[in-house]
Amino acid sequence: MALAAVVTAALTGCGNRGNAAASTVGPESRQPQENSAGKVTFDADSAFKYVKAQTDFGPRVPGTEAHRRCGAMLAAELKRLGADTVLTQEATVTAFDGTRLPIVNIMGRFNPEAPMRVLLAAHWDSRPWADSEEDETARLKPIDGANDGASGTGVLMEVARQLASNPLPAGLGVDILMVDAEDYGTPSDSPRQDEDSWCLGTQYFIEHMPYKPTQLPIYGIVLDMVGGRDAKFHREYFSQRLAYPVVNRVWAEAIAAGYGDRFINSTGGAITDDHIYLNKAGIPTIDIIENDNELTGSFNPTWHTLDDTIENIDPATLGVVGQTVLNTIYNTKK
Ligand code: AHN
Ligand code: ZN
Repeated sequence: MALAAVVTAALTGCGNRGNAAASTVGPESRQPQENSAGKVTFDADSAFKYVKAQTDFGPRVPGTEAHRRCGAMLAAELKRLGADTVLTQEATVTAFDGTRLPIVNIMGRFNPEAPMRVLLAAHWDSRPWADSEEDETARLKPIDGANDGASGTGVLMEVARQLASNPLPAGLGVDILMVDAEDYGTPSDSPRQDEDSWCLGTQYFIEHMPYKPTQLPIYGIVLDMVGGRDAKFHREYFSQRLAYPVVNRVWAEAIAAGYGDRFINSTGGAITDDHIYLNKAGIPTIDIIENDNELTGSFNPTWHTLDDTIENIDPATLGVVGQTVLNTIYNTKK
């Protein structure tokens, strides 16, 4: 399905080193953050603060004030941290039920001229309905999306903070993409389940990519629901089908870092998520997502419920995912 309507579209860029926006969240330090092994160290507490900074706005449902303000915060924070370029894509898209959604995709670029690029992505919107709740009234309420939305975005913000203070290998660039409207998909009790009702921000992005066709990122990593307590990450089915070498690369880094208890070397569920569309656009992309929870057999028990709150975020989980992503990036040769 093509996006039903795109009313406004703007792509704005601003180089902004040394032109920091007002501080919103996050540590001030611009010093290199390297440990004794010369490794770049992910700060899980900083990532947790970025998760909380998002949930503090309330549910980030497209069209709401909380959504608008959170998007502005994320873009301003990328600039303040020192991303080389911050791009925002604004558009209006039409949801499955005809609702017009004002969306904003936000990208922070590091080494924008480098010949070899990596794309990291997460969705920053939150779901308008807690449709996994038992209670009918509760099902109509929007969710905080601490895990489902804010966790991946929070990890990416901390990765951005590290990229700003630890030079990338020569010739390597990284694009950090926060996509909108991933989670406005058809409610679970809807008679028609429309796969393409999800990931509207990414569907817009792949039609308006800031890449020349010959300069696509060599691989991509999507982070979704990376903050669950004791979460384990199985090799997501479509990621293996579409980007097997990337799954191998990331799981090898995780295991080498000692996270073999969290990154499990077996195939998990098949998840419709932003990576599907990035693969469609020619970027081999995986999804790091908790998709084989011990209690549910699929997502975290808080998924699409009113319990998806900051209290149920585990900084240790953010830490293992963030460190694995950083190690993968800094070890990228080709
Ligand atoms: C499925 O339910 C198969 N995909 C939804 C992906 C998703 C929703 N990720 C976060 N929220
Ligand atoms: Zn969701």
